[in-house]
Amino acid sequence: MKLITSLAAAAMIAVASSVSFAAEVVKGDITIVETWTRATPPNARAGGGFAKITNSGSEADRIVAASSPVSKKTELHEMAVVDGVMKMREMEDGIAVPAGGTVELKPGGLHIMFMGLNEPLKEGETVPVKLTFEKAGEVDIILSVHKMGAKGMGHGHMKHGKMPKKDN
Ligand SMILES: [Cu+2]
Repeated sequence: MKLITSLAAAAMIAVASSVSFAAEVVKGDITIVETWTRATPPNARAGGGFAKITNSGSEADRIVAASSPVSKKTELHEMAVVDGVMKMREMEDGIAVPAGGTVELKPGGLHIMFMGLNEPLKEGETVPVKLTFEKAGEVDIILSVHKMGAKGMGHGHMKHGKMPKKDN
């Protein structure tokens, strides 16, 4: 039991150290950290971008637009379960960042959506994104591309080459 626990801890440390985020970005009252995205399968048309955005000011702000050279269109989306079905919709009024509050863009929730990827996002690469805030203005962030998500990506971890043969 003890061995398993320490192995698990070691694995967690290994994961933590391999997940590197770009430095935080500060613009006015807005601070953006943990900017990342996920690698996409070869023929994926879309990908999601994630970040943690804090507004230290006394006035609410709002992300009104996003853009990136990696896709034809970049939108602000929300994913939510509606009547038991996972649905995604564009946030037409943008994403509010309340005064003194933090908004987390994360898988399964609010996210930046890359629509019409020019090419797949590859692990270890970076994706530049420009966010436009109503008050703070334009903020450039860099998303680090992490491993393909194991969930909801049917073609994840597909290996090229031969399948190993059984000996018997
Ligand atoms: Cu989306």
